[in-house]
Amino acid sequence: MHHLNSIRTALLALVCSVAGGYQASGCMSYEEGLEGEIELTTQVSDWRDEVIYQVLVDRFADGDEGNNYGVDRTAMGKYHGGDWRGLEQNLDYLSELGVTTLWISPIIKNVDTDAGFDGYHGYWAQDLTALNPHYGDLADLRSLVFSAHEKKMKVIVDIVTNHMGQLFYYDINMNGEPDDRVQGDGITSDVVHINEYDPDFNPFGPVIARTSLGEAGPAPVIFVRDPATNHMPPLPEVFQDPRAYNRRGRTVNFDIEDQLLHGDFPGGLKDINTTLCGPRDGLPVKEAMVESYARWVELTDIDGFRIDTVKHVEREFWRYFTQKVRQRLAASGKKRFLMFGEVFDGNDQLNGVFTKNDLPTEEELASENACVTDGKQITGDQLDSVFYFPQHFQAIRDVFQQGQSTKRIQDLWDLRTTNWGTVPAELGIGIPPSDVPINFIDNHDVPRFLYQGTKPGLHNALTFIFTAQGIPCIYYGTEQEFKGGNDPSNREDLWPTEFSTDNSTFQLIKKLAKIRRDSAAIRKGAVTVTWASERAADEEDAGIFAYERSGGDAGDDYALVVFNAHLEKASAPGFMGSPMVVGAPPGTTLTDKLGSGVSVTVGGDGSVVLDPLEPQSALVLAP
Ligand SMILES: [Ca+2]
Ligand SMILES: [Ca+2]
Ligand SMILES: [Ca+2]
Repeated sequence: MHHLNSIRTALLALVCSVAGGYQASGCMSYEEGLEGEIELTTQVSDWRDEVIYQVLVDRFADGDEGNNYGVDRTAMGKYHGGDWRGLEQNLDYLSELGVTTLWISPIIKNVDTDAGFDGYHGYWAQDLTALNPHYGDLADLRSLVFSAHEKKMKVIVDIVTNHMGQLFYYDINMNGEPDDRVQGDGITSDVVHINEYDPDFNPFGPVIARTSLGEAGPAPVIFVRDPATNHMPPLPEVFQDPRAYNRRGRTVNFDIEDQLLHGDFPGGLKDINTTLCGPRDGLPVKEAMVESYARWVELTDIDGFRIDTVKHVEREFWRYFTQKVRQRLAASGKKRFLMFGEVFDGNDQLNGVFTKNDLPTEEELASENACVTDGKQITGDQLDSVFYFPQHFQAIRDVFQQGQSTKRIQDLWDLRTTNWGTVPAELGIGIPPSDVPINFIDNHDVPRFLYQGTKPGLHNALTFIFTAQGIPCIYYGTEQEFKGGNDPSNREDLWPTEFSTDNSTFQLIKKLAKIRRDSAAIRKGAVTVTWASERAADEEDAGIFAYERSGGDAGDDYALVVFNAHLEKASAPGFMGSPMVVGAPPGTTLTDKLGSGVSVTVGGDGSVVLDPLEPQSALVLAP
């Protein structure tokens, strides 16, 4: 163990004092095994007050050299040594930026190395019941969460339920070894390349074994045992049963639903059969997911889950998982636990469907309820929200990076109350999903904005995610103007920046976070688009997009946000003599909170007439 007892004792004292009514015996059991319960707390009243910051723990800060085994900083695809302690040591940097919620990469134990790459990102689960020792231990994670809570920051943990890491091979030729070979002679049969770790999808059922005599039934599933790379049989034990996996082989075409839901994720990530439950199917897969992940909340008091690969899992699973997690945590004092999902897809309908109260047929519902043993019946509730991937493509990329027409944003927003859920989930965050999209610019799976966009464009995109309806989410390194391209180039180490706070992007984010804090309208108001344009060439309003935030839960507060997204030309709202008309009372004087000095008074007819805005610039106007 590389941890000093004094740190544990200090943390222990913190746990006991925070918990208040804790009995001495409760503290003792925690001190002895670090396995004990801690008191769960509700840290959030309204998630729209939050600013989320996404951290790849391995790349943020190295606070403990004692866990730097296998570290190789010369390769982007290897572990670099960042950890929870490093993150905890730099919370003040994030507070200054205006961050209120950390979303940290997956915490559970992973396959260490596979095919020359490391599981530094955390998405290659091996043991859902153990923490990833590269990032620290339970004391470190608890300490991070407690320190964050002391600073009024919340912690969201990334989880994966769709697949496990590369933990078994399909022994197609039944020789007890993982083979990578060619089958067929090309004359009497096709030449087929078969990798037993990652064979292509079989549309007809499980991957089939073949001998010289022909098909021989489902291929045996063989778990690897290699402690050096942590290729070990998965835990909890239910995942050592071959039935816990769909065993169909690697997805070739994500547009085919069977493959989308049941195929192994490229890279040999084994797809779990997420429909199974104990009482109905004899294998408690759904229960194991709830138990494994809810347990981490109970052990650390984290405040939410970001959920990976949502579109690859059946809605039946999401209904069970989200409802059982909410019920269990709410009963222990953790209310408004946020669960938002990643649907890596530009299709708004596909994104929104996972946030709907989505009741299946009566027959299906009865079948799903056959999984329930606590008497609390399944309803249609699913996730609280999803990442706004359609907006990432249609607004961030198309408009703010490429200068396409701003009508694209309005068209997308107009669909949200149709495509997304409009009723909060029971015991959920209390806000309709359609009001709380997670607004992001880029993340670890797409090139960073600056890889191809300009800095003024990035600043517009930041102003956009901080003032649009929903919750802003910043990918770590954005504040340092990182420009990495696709994975793994977009996963840079943050520490070479020495956590400097002077660059203009850091300062803009800080300013935007303050504007948001000070404005109920921007955080909680309804949204009305006051100008969008199909014109994107040299017309007077080309590139203009404007919306007001008011009403809803904003009280009397009001804000009007105006963008010129044109890459080269100054533009203003208004076209052929028709001005932009807003909802603020005539005579209201609005000034720019970004500090440009621009001020405008709403005309008697509700019009707002502005001088042309510079290309790729914005105004955040408020009384
Ligand atoms: Ca470290
Ligand atoms: Ca074999
Ligand atoms: Ca799946």
